[in-house]
Amino acid sequence: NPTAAPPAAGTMAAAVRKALSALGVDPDGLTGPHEARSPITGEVLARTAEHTEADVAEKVGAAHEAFLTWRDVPAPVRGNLVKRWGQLLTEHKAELALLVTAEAGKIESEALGEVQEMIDICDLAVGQSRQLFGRTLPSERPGHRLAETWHPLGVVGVISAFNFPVAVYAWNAALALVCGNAVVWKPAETAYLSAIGADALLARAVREVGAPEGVRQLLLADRVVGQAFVDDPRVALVSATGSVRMGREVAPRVASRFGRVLLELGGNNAAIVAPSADLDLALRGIVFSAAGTAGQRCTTLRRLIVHSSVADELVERIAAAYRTLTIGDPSAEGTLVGPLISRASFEAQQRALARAVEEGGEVVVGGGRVLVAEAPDAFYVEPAVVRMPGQAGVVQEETFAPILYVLTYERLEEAIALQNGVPQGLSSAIFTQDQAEAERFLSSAGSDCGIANVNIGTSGAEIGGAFGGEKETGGGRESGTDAWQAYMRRATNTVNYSGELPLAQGVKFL
Ligand code: UN1
Repeated sequence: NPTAAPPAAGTMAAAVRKALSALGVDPDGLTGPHEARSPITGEVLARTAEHTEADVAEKVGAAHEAFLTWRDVPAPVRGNLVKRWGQLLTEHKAELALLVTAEAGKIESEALGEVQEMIDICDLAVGQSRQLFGRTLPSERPGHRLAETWHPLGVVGVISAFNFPVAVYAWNAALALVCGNAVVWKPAETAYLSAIGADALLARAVREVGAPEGVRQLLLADRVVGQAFVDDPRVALVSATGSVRMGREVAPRVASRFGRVLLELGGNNAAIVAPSADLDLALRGIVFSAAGTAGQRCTTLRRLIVHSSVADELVERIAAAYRTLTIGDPSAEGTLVGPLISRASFEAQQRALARAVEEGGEVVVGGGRVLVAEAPDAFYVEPAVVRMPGQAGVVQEETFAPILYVLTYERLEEAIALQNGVPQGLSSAIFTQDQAEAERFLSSAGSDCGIANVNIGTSGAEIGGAFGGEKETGGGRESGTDAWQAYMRRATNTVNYSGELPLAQGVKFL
């Protein structure tokens, strides 16, 4: 593969300082025990605070205090806060994207796309601020009105992952804020600087529109301190994005205090390629979904289920395309595949490949580490394609790295059974020109995922559609038409203006 060597030590730290200043953060004010590193070189970019359990109590308390004021502000007026945040994000798109590149290793176009996704959800949330509607229903009793009203929940806790370090926060925060909640954000430990940058813009918007200061809180906390956060009874909703393992820890803790959760956990996304598929189009969709973001999206394409009649040709073409992908410095022009987030990720990628081979897989292309001499503390890998004899073992798991497992099928039913035959249920796709096949894939007997696409890949959803998945993916939905309801509680109101007291169900009493 062509490679782009990472920048000289110090270059990025300097660019990060400049970006932080532009976002309103004094880089000299950042101190503390936490080392914010870049996966591009492995170098330390800055040091930051690391909050404690005492900070959790204080921040959640301050957020709750702010909520008590914020809930009384009319929703369309609350929309002004999010509108201003969206404007500031638009103005500072490049600087925030630079932090995302530096910390998550995203290529420039994808980092800009991530900030665009924040701006998009701000737009949606501002419109939504005038549409937090309940329904009015006919009462069975004369002279009665039956209605539902939506109220804010309180403090919404957001736990986000390294791979979408700022967009996923915005999906939650933009809606939660117009709905009248206060938000406490616990970003990924590998993405504190991006979080500090995004939060600084929100804090500025809060000041400018005169919203209560405490309505947004940033909690820079590790897993242990995070437990105190999810256990705090004042956090009405915990919206958590990350691994299934994290979800298994968070969900029962919140459930034990009858709090609410919104979970966006792992995916093991597949695309079916039918014999009628437009292979040129499928090829591009597959390569973006599987190798883009270095395979580190929850929507990344991890399994390809190809009709046996086109499998050899398609796999060969994917392999050829993979060999042309430039791997390396994500801020260099032309790079398409940046680094893995950590050594642990690299080790997981190597283990998965070894297991795949043990389980009868054949590595068609990729898998090796590159730029070892140029960046000994960073982990760049060639996206891999592995043909597998079946779907047992490692294919059942989400490995957060660019590994595409290829399986073949003969009949569509078999392909759909393979597609659904994993514990996760986030995203799925079919490439076909046969309308009946596409409809079968989208039907109730088709894909069991939260996202089912036709003739596009599994990743890169837009915010207008509900985002989330079934089974081990956790069942939550963010963005989209009715996501706002997750951040509100519903009250049913029966109003009697009859002057009599007829009881429901015809009950007679007194
Ligand atoms: C994630 O990887 O956590 O659909 C979110 C997509 C993006 C969001 C991914 N819009 O790929």
